[in-house]
Amino acid sequence: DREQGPVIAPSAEDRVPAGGWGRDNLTQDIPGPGVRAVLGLGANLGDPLEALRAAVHALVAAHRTELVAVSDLWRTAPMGGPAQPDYLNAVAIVKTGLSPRGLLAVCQQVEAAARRVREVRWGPRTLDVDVVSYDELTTEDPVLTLPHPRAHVRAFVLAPWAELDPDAILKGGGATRSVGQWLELVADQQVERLNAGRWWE
Ligand code: A4P
Ligand code: MG
Repeated sequence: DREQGPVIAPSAEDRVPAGGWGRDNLTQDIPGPGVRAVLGLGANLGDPLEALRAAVHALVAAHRTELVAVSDLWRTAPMGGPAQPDYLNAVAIVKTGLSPRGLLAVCQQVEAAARRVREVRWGPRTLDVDVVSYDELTTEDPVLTLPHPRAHVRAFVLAPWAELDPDAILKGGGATRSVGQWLELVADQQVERLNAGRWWE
C-alpha cells in the first residue's frame, strides 16, 4: 500500500515475537505479517531529491517490506562534521518481515547503489539510510544500535517522524518520551518543511 494515509495503529500482529528479540532472531526473517520500522533518509550532495526518491523505491522493492507512510521533505541545517550543504531529510515507516539485520542490510544496499550511481555521473553525493527504530527492540550492538542512539536529539529525524506519528514512543538518553515531546526539546535546530507533494513517486 503506497498511499500516504493515517499511520496504522499497532495491531496484535505487530507485537514482539514470543520469547522476545534474542540474538538468534536479529538475522532471521520473522514470521507473520511483520513489524513496524522507522527509517531515516538523508542526502546533501548532488541530487538529494533523486537519492531519496531512489531510496524509497528500493525500500518498496525489498523482500517482505511494504511502505506504511512517507513524510514530507525537510530542508535541515547540517549537524556535526565539516562545513557542508543543507540536507534534505525524510522519514519512511515500513512494515517488514525482515529481521533487524536484514533491514539494515537493505538500507546499506540502498546507500551503496546511490553512491555507485553518483560516482559515475556527478561526483560525490551522500545518501544515508538509518534504522531509527524496529518495533520496540532495544539493542546496544554497535553494528545495529536501536533505537538509533542519536534520533532523540535530532530535529531532522524527529520533525518528519512527528509529522507521521507524533505519539510514537522513543527511548533516548535514559528517558522515554513521545516523538512530539522530543521534538519540542530541539526547537533550536533549524528544520524547514518543504511543500513537495508526493515527492517519492
Ligand atoms: N549502525 C549502528 N546502528 C545503526 C542504525 N540504527 N542504523 C552502524 C544504521 N546504522 C547503524 O553508519 C556507520 C555505522 O553505524 C554502520 O556501520 C552501521 O552498522 P554509516 O551510515 O556508515 O555512517 P554515517 O551515517 O556517516 O555515520 P553515523 O555516525 O551513523 O552518522 P549519523 O549519525 O547517521 O549522521 N545533518 C542533517 N541535517 N541531516 C542528516 O541526515 N546525517 C548525519 C549522519 C550527520 N548530520 C546530518 C545528517
Ligand atoms: Mg548512518
